Amino acid sequence: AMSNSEEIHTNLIDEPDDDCSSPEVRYSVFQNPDKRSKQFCQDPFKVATACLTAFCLILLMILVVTNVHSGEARSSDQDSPSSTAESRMQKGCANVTALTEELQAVKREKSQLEEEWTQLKKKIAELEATTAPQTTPVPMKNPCPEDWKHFNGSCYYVSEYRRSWSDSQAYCKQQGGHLAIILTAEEQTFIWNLLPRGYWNSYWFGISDQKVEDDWYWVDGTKLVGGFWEDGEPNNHVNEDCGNMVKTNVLSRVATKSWYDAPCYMSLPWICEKLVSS
Ligand SMILES: *[C@@H]1O[C@H](CO)[C@@H](O)[C@H](O)[C@H]1NC(C)=O
Ligand SMILES: *[C@@H]1O[C@H](CO)[C@@H](O)[C@H](O)[C@H]1NC(C)=O
Ligand SMILES: [Ca+2]
Repeated sequence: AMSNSEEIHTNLIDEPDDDCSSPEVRYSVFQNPDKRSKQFCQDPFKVATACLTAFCLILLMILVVTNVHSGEARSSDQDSPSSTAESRMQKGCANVTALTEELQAVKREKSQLEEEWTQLKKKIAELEATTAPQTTPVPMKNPCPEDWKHFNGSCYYVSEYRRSWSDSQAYCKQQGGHLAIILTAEEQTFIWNLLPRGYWNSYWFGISDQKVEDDWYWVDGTKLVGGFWEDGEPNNHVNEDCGNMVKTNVLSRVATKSWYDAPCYMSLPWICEKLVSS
């Protein structure tokens, strides 16, 4: 029985001796076959490990070779694939730090702008509170009463009805003004443009030579200088001592040659003037 069991034991040990022949041959390249082969063949696990290691080494070599080849093909312009990846990583890290710094700067700026915004809002509210009562009651419209037209600080009124020169002046006085006193070509043109055209539309204004013939004075007592008389006027044709301006249908007639003298008792429409403030 003892010998029998011993035989089995030796058989178990000896059996792998035959299978081991192939790895033995393979490893003979790296290791001394005389010493190693017996050790390997004695332990089947060691053989398996060796085989796997060899396989792994071969695989690694294949991988390295293929990688180098493909890398050469791919990055003929740049350095090796591993170094480009490394530089990319470095760039990415630098990029991340730069971006985070930028983000923080933007956040700081944002908070500053928000503060400025709230301050500006406050200022606007204050200004609105102070200016609101002033702006609302000031009308930027005509500063003159209804039916009166504004020019250069004065208001002008063209009557619909007719009166003598002195009754016209009385009406204007009653309104807080006087018959129009016309000192500049601009004022003359403004008034002329208020008048409608007609066959012979004539309007009293504030000048007369009632006291001394051909000595023309304005209603405020100042002496006339210049004036916008029609050629040949004033002519005192039938004792004409009051000034009027005429606008006809003739388009060639101009504002600056439109004054005539006429009898003061005539009934004509008139032109009043008063200061804006009064
Ligand atoms: C981030 O990297 C890219 C290229 O990878 C580059 O074009 C860009 O300018 C970088 N940005 C910063 C903020 O560094
Ligand atoms: C405007 O009024 C002022 C003051 O009354 C006067 O001196 C000036 O000549 C006037 N201007 C025009 C264009 O009529
Ligand atoms: Ca006269």
